[in-house]
Amino acid sequence: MREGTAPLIHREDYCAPVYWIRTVDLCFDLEPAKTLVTSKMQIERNSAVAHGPLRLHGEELTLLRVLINGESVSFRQEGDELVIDNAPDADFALEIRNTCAPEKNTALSGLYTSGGGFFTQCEAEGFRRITYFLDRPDVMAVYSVLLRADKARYPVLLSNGNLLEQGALDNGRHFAKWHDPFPKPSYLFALVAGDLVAREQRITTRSGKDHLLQVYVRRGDLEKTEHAMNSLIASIAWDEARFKLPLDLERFMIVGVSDFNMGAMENKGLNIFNTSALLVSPATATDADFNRIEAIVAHEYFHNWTGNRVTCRDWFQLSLKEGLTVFRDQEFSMDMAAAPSARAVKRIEDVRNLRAMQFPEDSGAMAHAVRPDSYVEINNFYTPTIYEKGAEVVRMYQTLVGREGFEKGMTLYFERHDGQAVTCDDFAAAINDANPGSELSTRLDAFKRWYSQAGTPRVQARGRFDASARTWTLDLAQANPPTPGQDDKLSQVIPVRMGLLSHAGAALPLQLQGEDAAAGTERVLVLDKAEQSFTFVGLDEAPVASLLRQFSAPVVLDDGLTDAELLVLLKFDTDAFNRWEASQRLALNRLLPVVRSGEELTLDTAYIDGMRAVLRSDQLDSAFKALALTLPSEGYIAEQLDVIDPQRIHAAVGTMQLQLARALRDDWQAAFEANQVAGGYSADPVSSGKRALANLALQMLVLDAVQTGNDIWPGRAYQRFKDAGNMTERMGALTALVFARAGLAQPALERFHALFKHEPLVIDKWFALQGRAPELDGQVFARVKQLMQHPDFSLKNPNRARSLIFSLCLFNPAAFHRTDAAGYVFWADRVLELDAINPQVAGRLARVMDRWTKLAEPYRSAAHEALARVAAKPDLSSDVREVIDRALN
Ligand code: 0A1
Ligand code: ZN
Repeated sequence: MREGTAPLIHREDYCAPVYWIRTVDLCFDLEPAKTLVTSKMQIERNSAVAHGPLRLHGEELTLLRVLINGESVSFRQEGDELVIDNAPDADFALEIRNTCAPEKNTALSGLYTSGGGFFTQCEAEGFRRITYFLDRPDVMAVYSVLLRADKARYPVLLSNGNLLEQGALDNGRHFAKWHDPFPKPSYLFALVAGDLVAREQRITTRSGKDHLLQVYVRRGDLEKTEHAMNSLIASIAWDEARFKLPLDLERFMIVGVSDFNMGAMENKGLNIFNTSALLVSPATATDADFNRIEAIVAHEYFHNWTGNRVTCRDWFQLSLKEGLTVFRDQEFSMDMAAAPSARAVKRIEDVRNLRAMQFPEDSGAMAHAVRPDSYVEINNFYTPTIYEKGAEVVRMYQTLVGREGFEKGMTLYFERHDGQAVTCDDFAAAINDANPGSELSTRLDAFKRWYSQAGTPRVQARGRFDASARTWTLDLAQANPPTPGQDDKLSQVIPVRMGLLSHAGAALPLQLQGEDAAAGTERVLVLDKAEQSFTFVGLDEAPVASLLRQFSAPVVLDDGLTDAELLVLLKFDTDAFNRWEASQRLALNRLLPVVRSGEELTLDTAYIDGMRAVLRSDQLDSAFKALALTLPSEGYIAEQLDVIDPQRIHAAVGTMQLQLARALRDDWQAAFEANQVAGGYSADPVSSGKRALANLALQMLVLDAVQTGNDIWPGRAYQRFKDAGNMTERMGALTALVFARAGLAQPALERFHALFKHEPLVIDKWFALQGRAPELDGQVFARVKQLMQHPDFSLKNPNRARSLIFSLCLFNPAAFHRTDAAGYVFWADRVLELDAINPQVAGRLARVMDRWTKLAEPYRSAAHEALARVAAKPDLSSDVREVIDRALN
């Protein structure tokens, strides 16, 4: 049984609303301690459903008055609902007046203050913390907003849509009136008031329309917005070119705020961004930050169509907008990367992220389907499954109907549903109906199991060669392991993009039995049964199979390839993703046995020679080399094991890293020297690839030097750290020193802090690096506890909390999982402490224990004790309660 008070909400219980709100006029008198909100709504009964009372959501509000058609009316308050039993049958005007307290709002949901300004965050259910409303995505209204505030403190007053009027009021106050012509759900409402400045750009889009683009930030941050502006302009052009989706607003605004629970938010015409997802400069941000910001700016912009123009009927459909929009931002980033090798690098990074974040989710206590069946707290469902796995599902549509077919499907989706709140089924129907006779159309219902079945399918592939018949048969089998609440599963539709190679590395023509001729050297097989065989003809030798190219489905593949075959793929595969995959598999093949047995790892020459060849290759580019030579993360290794001993994994990875550093020392040095980037900074794929490889090489060289007591490379790293012309190189050198525990690490850290003490986003990096440092004898854990007392540390700012605490608990397994349980005690304390401040952030931290049942002893029992201690707290938020309950049940 579930404890606590928050009920479980079921997808099947969806009911259309009893009333529609057609228009809403909001007036805000903004004061940090108490803001007065007046809301005038035009309401209409929904004739399609039975009569019922009008129930408005409202949380943490002080209600002042309720009028219907200008007259007072009787109402009652039931929990967080305001109930009006006798609302008129005919259309009516409802006026509500209430106050809220932005300054006290540390949850950062609803209207809150940050850095002396006002900001809102309404997704998913934050609007009800501003005023009483039908706070659900299928109620779409046209908003007019009047903002009134002190002019000196809040010279900028923004809301969605177009600015109609602004002017002065008495007592040093001023006002601004905004109108958004597009009906929208309340979760897309936004307002901002503060002392901000804007970078502005006027553009004319393909269709010949003029638009004003603005990026608002605090005064000193303006020069860090150039990249975001360029990314926005590129996103607008891309959506018009690829999907024929234009910018529909005269004015498009982005605002940065340093207190924010997530990355950014797609409020109509007024996107609000965490400064960490907006501001970059070469001196303060890394190449990865530049790429991430380009992707997030694009993501929020793309929501304007996938999310805003067509929105979700209910929150179970969240992936309808999120999976689709992540897919769109991934495609955009790939198109921006342009060169095929750079596209592959982006795909590799996306898959690595999916495996690091979503696969563990799928095998833990919070496993849920892309379209979940139930939830307690919707804020807990902004997950890698909804986002990243959801994007993989959209990618599979594209694989099954082709790129053009997918674009046709999108066009049909907007033709049918523009201005509506719809479901994942509507999306599936549009893609399918636009592509009759496609690989999708014959198995649409089965394909839709990707929405309802949680868990990562396992695919097994084995080949049989018949020399006399010159055939090779590929036997594919799938298994769909049980997840909480889903014991029995049906087969999934799994597109397997594949090719065959000769042992000498040639790409072989692919002709299936029964076909007249070969159909090229790459094709997509569709596995939709538990077991299926495909026979290829005309083969003179047993080929090496390159399966699941480009990671064509979010599954775990067991292809049974030998090391020798993996080395063929590493060397010759035309699919860069599978070349990289071969490098990771070769590493895992060495790591997993020693992690299981606890024996000492000794690297073999076949592996070392393979890696040396990658490093020395004059065909592969630097970005790819860096990815291939980076060992699988400790989290991903844990994912391969039934029983997890984090200390053993850490030890094995550490040993392997050292041996790789030593065995390839000369090659690392050559790579370091060959990958220096001269001239001005640019985050283009070639330069950033070179920096990535140089940073990895430096890390290896310093690691090896510290072990052998050689001071030269630590000295060079320190010098590079001091002289670096950009953050990527500076951070790379600092990381090399810290990760190798060089004597110069401490002075470098101190110098770094002194240099950037006025740059909060860089100080976040400083905390994060120390939280992520490889553990030795508990020193990292002790340092993190000490850093909690640092004057720059604060639990109230989500970025800062994440930088230190999440780095330790989420990204540093060896420092966190301690035999003395101190890591878990620390975790439980922080969850409880954070829950009183910001339940959403606390809920995320609570997720750290999702997979505690897989831990070896003594970790498992200690984890259970920590979970039980959190569970025993009577007044947990629904966010934390849901996560902890699911972990314990
Ligand atoms: N829709 C946003 C993410 C987001 C979700 C929830 C938030 O507050 C609870 C804030 C932002 C996106 O996908 O970018
Ligand atoms: Zn999104």
